[in-house]
Amino acid sequence: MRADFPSDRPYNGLRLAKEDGSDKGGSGNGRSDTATITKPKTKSKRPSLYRVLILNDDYTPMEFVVLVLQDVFNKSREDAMRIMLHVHNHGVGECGVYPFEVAETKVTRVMDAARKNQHPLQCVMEKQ
Ligand code: TYC
Repeated sequence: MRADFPSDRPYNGLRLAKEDGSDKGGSGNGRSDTATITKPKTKSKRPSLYRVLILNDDYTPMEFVVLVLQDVFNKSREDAMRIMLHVHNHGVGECGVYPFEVAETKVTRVMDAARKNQHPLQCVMEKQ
């Protein structure tokens, strides 16, 4: 009878990794004749979302804020007017909710446009 097949020992050519990580794989003879199977990840995590807010000030022209909301946040003229007036009356308002890098890019675009036109308009993001 052959010692390796059929066998009274489980076939160990493909081995599952041990949970404690102590299993480094390999046969110990310097040759790679085993593979390590790791459990495939089934759950994907959704990205954190960030609110982008604009702040009121006494100097930035209303029309500039409306144009920024239309251009950077793709708002209709009507929605842009509504958000701008909300910020004018309440001090702060939401322009949208986005994944981190999108929110960051929009904040930068608003701040760059404001600086370029010498307006003190401020735009910030906060984790939702
Ligand atoms: N308060 C500004 C004014 O009276 C208008 C304004 C609105 C400024 C919204 C900033 O985020 C802002 N000209």
